Amino acid sequence: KEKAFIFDLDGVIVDTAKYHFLAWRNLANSLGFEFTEAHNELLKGVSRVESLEILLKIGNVELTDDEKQTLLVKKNTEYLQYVNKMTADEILPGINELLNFLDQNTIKYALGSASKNAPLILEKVGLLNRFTAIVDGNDVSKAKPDPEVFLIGAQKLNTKPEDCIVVEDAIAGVEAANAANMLSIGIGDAEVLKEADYILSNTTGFTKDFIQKILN
Ligand code: B16
Ligand code: MG
Repeated sequence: KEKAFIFDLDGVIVDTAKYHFLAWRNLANSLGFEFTEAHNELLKGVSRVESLEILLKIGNVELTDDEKQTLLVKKNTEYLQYVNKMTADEILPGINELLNFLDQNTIKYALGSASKNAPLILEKVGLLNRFTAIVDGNDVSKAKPDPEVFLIGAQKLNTKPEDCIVVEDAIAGVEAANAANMLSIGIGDAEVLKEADYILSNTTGFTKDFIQKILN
């Protein structure tokens, strides 16, 4: 049967979490509170607007909608300064090999990301034209763990949800994949991602044997 892959972006294709962290931390500091790496974990896979809400709760800060809007722009402007310096060197280990393998075996793949900056990031690392379809934060009305982003991806790939394999690093993303009735592969901590069908500790886990196993 024809299978297809849907990849999350941040934490799977590239590690942009470190840049999100720097921008969110500076924002928190400017509001007068600390923002740690542990706090940053809570923002993985979460939309920009929802991320700000979580951050403001951590700092116990209440703001008007206008003030929030200003901060969202400020955060994204700083984040984009980091993104604009990205190169192909930042593609996570094993991913180029995996995409090459999928191309050689004419297995289609799409992007399913919460990020509104996804096309720019893919362009920066030279992967923009590799994906059959790109579904990102501009295309969805319901964020992960809602399955919408992956269901649109399956549609664009012309593949049934049950034949799609999702690669995700965030709990919300694994939940979204499971809710979409897709095979979920979690990248990261096995305890955190225990709901995933398969768990790899990092992106180097995509050996030929493992790919064959999940394709069958
Ligand atoms: P943006 P993913 C997510 O990307 C990030 O994990 C999350 O931390 C970020 O807030 C979200 O994108 C929105 O990003 O501000 O660029 O629209 O993991 O779904 O690829
Ligand atoms: Mg992610």
